[in-house]
Amino acid sequence: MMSEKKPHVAVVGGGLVGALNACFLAKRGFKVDVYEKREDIRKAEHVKGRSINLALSTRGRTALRMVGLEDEVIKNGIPMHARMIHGVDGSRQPILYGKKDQFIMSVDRRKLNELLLSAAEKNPSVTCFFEHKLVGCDFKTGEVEFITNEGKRVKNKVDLIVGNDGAFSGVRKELMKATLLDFQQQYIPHSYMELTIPPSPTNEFLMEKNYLHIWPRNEFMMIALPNLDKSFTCTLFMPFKIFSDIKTEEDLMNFFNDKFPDSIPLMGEETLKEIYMSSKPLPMVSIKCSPYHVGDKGLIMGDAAHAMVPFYGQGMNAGFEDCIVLDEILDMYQNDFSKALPAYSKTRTVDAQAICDLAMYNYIEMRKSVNSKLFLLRKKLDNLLFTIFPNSWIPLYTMVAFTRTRYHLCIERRKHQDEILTKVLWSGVFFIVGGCAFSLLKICNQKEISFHDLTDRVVELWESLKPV
Ligand code: FAD
Ligand code: EGU
Repeated sequence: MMSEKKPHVAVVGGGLVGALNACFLAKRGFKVDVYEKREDIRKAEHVKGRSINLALSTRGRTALRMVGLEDEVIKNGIPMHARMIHGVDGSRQPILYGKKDQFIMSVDRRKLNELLLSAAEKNPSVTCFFEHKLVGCDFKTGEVEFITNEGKRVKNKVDLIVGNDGAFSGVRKELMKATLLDFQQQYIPHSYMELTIPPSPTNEFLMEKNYLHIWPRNEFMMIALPNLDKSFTCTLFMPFKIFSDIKTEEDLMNFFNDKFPDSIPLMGEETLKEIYMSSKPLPMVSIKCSPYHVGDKGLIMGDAAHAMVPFYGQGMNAGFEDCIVLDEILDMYQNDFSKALPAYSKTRTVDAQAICDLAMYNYIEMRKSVNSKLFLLRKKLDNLLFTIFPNSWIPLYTMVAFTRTRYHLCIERRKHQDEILTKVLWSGVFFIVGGCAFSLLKICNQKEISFHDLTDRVVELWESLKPV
């Protein structure tokens, strides 16, 4: 049946993952309709919403390569070869991601989304419908219904409904009614706000360009990624409570003078006040669910299936990798959705849950102990071990950002490495303690002191030191 007629797919959501998925599905010869609730961002003047730029790493790049878009995206991105750690005292220290070819890219979310939509629409078999919001769907019949901005209802009937509609997915809501969906959602106490470091008056970058700038301050953290226009977008992470306690411009400047003093002249005091006072901190949510499909007509991918906190820079990358995984599984089952969808759910849930967990774990780690000194120390130790044992010690972030090692295997491998490290450390302790004991005995021998005398002397010494 599948080979006679080309499958017809409705992709709900024309965000990053939806637009890329449309490219993948069109390449398979499917007829694809993309439904996006917002207006066409290519025509919009201002686009509200999350993060202005994102870190693109290997998984995301690989997916873009597979639809022939890697080069164009890379042209519009800024490579980041290292992190730059900013201390409270204004000190800066770079820590490399790895070898020369191991770098991530700062890309503009809007530009990337526009490029993906245009690439999708280049296929004659892809049609994009903007200002179409999903209102309901039926996974038995393949019927989908949308409402337009004018309030008009639009219906369609397809072979497959793919939900790429983000963390608050409407398709997922329908999936919950149609199947026994395990679901977990967690908001963290932290929120984020985007600030900006403009270009210098001579139109230059005000900080080193090819870095992911980080200000680690335990409960607070700021990150900055470079933009093509020579500005930086800073993301300030802190608990909602702290945001709400900073009420006046004076509070704000006191806080920044205390925590991020070096960033004030870069942002400009007036601009900082202006942006902070006119913005609202935004929440971050982590969502896990399983399975990702129902029957042979419903599937969720991207944030709709696995929204994560941004502390690994992997949300989009994981969503892009979803598209690769689906593509490979559709190949394997010759586009038979009744077999491919359960297979996709089965392989992808373990990996998506693993990266959600890693991101949450890193959030907890960063907030509990990571000031700039500790951050530096940890990354340096990790890199040192990597240099000494390049084949057996691979830092976790390296596996996550620079390989396509399945996320759940990254965790497994890390545990294995940690066990080895623990053993190495304990044997170190063992040798040192053993060595000391051995030396002591040798000294006793030379001085002809019996071991009993020695213990007696130690007890004597101890007693004499005790306060009376
Ligand atoms: P979205 O981008 O949310 O797109 C969903 C689309 O569906 C939207 O266009 C929406 O309008 C549409 N839609 C929603 N509901 C409906 C409906 N009912 N009908 C029709 N359309 C609908 N990831 C990285 O890889 N690297 C990073 O550096 C990074 N940094 C981040 C920083 C922050 C502060 C945050 C919050 C996230 C970050 N992420 C990062 C994660 C990344 O933003 C997401 O994982 C990614 O945007 C997910 O793409 P998506 O297409 O699945 O969902
Ligand atoms: C957060 C917000 C540094 C963009 C995790 C590293 C991030 C990004 C790190 C945001 C950190 C944290 C890694 C990359 C990246 C690091 C990573 C986090 C991009 C473990 C726009 N994180 N991010 N880890 O190693 O693997 O540099 O908003 F501060 S890129 Cl939290 Cl590689």
